[in-house]
Amino acid sequence: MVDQKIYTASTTAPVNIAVIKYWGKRDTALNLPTNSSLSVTLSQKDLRTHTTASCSASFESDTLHLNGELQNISGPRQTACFRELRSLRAALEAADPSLPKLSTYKLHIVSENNFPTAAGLASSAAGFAALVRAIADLYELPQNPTELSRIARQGSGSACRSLFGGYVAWEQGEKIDGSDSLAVEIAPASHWPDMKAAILVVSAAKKGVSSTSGMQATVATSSLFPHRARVVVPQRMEEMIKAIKERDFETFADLTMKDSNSFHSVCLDTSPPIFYMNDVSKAAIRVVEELNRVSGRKIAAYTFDAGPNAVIYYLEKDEALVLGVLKGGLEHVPGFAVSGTAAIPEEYD
Ligand code: 2P0
Repeated sequence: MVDQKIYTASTTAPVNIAVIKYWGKRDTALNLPTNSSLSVTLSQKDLRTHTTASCSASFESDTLHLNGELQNISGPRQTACFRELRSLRAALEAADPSLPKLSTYKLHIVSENNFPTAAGLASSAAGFAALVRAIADLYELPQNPTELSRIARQGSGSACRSLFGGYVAWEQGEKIDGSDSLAVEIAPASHWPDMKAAILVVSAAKKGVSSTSGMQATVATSSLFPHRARVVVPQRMEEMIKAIKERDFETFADLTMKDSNSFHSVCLDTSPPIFYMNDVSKAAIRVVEELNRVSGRKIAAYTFDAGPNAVIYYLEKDEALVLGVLKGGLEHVPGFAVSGTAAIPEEYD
């Protein structure tokens, strides 16, 4: 008898913002990085991808709709995720012949972001994490988040870190097949619950140079890059993990700002140079640096990804001061459009 049922599962995945940045691949097909990275997962109240995965014997092709628009999923990233998840499901079906053969059915995926796509707000991270989790739930796979991170990484490198809440490291790994290039939890959000993140949406426009092509250009042409990947980041990863474990905000802030500036330096050192920050971004840097100087301690930390928008980390007790100074310092800067949302890192349920 033909199975008429439509099987379905829904999930959400959060955005993560790196405080030690991933930039550079040693293997472009498997998204294996040249250095480890570390991120904070933001609250899903403000930034998340919601994804529903369905499969049925009656579906004719695999499809993916993002924010209502049909996407091209013939690329190697989506293909790798689908192939890996289907093969894990096929192993379950081989072990238990009473299970429906979902691995042979076509998939329909429907995703929605509640934030601007591809504007340097880590949309691909939440997107691939949600896709992998939704299909893993649909297939009732037993794999834990670290095991699923191996698959999400092949969709988009930073996606592997969005399988966890709280403070997350992506260990670069050494193996040629990428089996040890995985995300691990450094600390749950509850370990440091007064950490907050404000997002300054400087521009919701799509970015000019994609991360994927930008980082390859940097690896190929920047003479600063090998020093960053081999010397600077390994040391910083250790210091950052210690700062998080000890809830040492001043060290966390210092390393976060230094690493953002180091990442944008290797972008500038790329030929031709890559500029992700604009004049409003630079004004935000000046405001935070001045706030920290006047305060006599580091109470806020800026970080910028592959776009002009800023994420500012601070502790809850300093919220009124930090947000007040940012607003006051930036509202007269031409081009400052929206002062975005504040999000606390939270548990992943
Ligand atoms: C990060 N970024 O660590 C860094 C900082 C942007 C700047 O991960 O080619 O979209 O899909 O592996 O993950 C953005 O790169 O790149 C990124 P792919 P991805 O968050």
